[in-house]
Amino acid sequence: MMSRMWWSLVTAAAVVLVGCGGNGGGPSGGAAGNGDAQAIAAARGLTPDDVTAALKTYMPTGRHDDYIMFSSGGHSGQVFVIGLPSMRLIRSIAVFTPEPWQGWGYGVGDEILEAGYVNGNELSWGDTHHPALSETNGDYDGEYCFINDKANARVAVIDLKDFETKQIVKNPIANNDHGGTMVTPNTEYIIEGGQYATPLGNEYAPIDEYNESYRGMVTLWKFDRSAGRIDESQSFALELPPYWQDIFDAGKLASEGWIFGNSFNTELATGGIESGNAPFEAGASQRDADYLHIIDLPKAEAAFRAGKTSKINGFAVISLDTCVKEGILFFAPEPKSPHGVDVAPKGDFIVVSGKLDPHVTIYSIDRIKQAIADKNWEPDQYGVPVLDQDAVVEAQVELGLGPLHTQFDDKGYAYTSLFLDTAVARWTLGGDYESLNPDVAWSLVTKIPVHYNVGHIAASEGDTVSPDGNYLVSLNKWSVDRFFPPGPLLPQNFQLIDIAESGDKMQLLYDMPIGIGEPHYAQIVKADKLSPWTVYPEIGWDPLTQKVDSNAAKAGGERVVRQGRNVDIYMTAIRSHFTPEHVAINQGDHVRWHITNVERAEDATHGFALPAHNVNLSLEPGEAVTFEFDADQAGVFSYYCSEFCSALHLEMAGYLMVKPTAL
Ligand code: K7E
Ligand code: CUA
Repeated sequence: MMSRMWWSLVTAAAVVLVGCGGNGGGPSGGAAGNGDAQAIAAARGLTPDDVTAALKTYMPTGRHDDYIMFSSGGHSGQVFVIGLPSMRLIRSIAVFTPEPWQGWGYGVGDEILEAGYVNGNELSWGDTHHPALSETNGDYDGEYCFINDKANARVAVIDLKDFETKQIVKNPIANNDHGGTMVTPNTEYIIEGGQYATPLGNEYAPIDEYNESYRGMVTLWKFDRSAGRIDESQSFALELPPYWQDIFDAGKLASEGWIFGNSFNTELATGGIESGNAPFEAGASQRDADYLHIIDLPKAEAAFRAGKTSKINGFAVISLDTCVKEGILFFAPEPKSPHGVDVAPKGDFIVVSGKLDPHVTIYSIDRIKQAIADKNWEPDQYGVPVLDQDAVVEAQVELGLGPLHTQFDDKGYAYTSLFLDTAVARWTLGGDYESLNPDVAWSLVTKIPVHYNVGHIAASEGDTVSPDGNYLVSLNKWSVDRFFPPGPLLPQNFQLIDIAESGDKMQLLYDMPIGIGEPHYAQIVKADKLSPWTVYPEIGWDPLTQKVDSNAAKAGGERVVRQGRNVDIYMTAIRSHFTPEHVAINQGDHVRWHITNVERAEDATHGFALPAHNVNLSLEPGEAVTFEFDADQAGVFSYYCSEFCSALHLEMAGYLMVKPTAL
């Protein structure tokens, strides 16, 4: 079956790769295993490409990945942390959805989740779309990650010291979002753009008042890096026409200070298929062009500082009229039901993909500035200046069907996902990037098929000022036949693609099923930019404040303190016991339970599960947690450690005895 020539290809590839890895094995390094490897490859029916793909992605035990991908978790409401090139899922970070392993919503993080409730309505999920790593000078700095919840217009802050969610803010004027989160080059602001226009502030207005009463928006959340929190008092929104705004991106370098966003219903369609109206999918796709939104951030900030705002639900909003009058907002025509808007690494070009147009359209920031200076515009029906399309477009490149999202590398290439072609296109940028690539500027180089129907793509550091150009992940919406079918609900498929070589060479390396929600965007950062703690810095650490809680339970200070009906329990956890092991209280007491994990060893996490009270904690080494409840149930409740922490883990238990009021 297998010719010698075939195998020599495999071994040559293997030797080259071993050499590249710096292991210096040489031919003899693999010689002992050659016969076995050859037999294995033959028995498994692996092609030479399969073998090189395996060699490029396999991680021997204990070796860490070179890159970390932060992926949205879609409907799971979480963020997934995945190592590249192995595509191993390392962690799911609990954000909008309670998650018991991390204790999130089961005694830990409850106040943060509650801050994201809408009018007191408990929300126990989110639809996360676009993670954004914090940036310094347009490069990932590894400190924070932000993520939006499309379903409820919320934004969360994750601290990458411990990969835990620290804040959820609910947008006070919108009930859904999509153009978030993206950050400005020094994380001054986190952008959250809306999607489906509604009356702002959750007011009521009938749909036939759509043009007058419904509005779009973009919110600029001010990030206070020293506090690690969004500062709502320094944040504001822009009122936008009720075109359905889509994705936003922040300018950088040449375009620093500008913000760009798409829209896809400049038709102002209002749907109503059941009444014989054109459905949204047709009504919102009539025109040849929608509007690229171009926002002058310094002017918007100046208007906010000067108090040229009104308040909606107590939140500062710059009205549409003020946006026009102050020269904050401009439009440029963009074909045709656009989706992605992506700023090139030097900030000089803005790439827009029209879902119904086979081209990507590239705008130049220089041309945009010139058109604004020349007042080369016509107002739209809301008075917003629409810049002349020919004046601002630098180039168009025909790529194929259904272009969505674009990323960049270090070789002067851009990559665009093609949903309908179910492929990723590699194409050449012009201008300053031409010297980097050997091909003709502004032209398609090659396409690689993916499986199937790609939404976003993420290249390593591919949306920063210095893309790294080694890997690209295709976040495919459909997997169809790629995996064992676990019933009719199939996983999504992340495909890892090697983009290190120029020209028409790109290699598909790995398929990773995602069976826990539909991710949208992801960002890939070099692992050495992250420096997470492996134990909390000091015993008694409160992850919410990121400092020692002076009220935390301490070793030797374990006790139960009663003041009237209020009971404070101070408890420590260490392999393999809780102290105290008996806690006796009375029915009707209000309990504040403080537990500190006093371990200093890496990975010495304890759990704390309390039956009948919906409590489970994850107590990482050093961590102190306080949770509260009313002891309204009498009885004996056996609490136990819910992490298998030691040989005597099962013995790590105790009794909560709640004496009935009658006794
Ligand atoms: Cu294209 Cu929400 Cu960015 Cu999905 S979005 S793919
Ligand atoms: Cu502590 Cu199991």
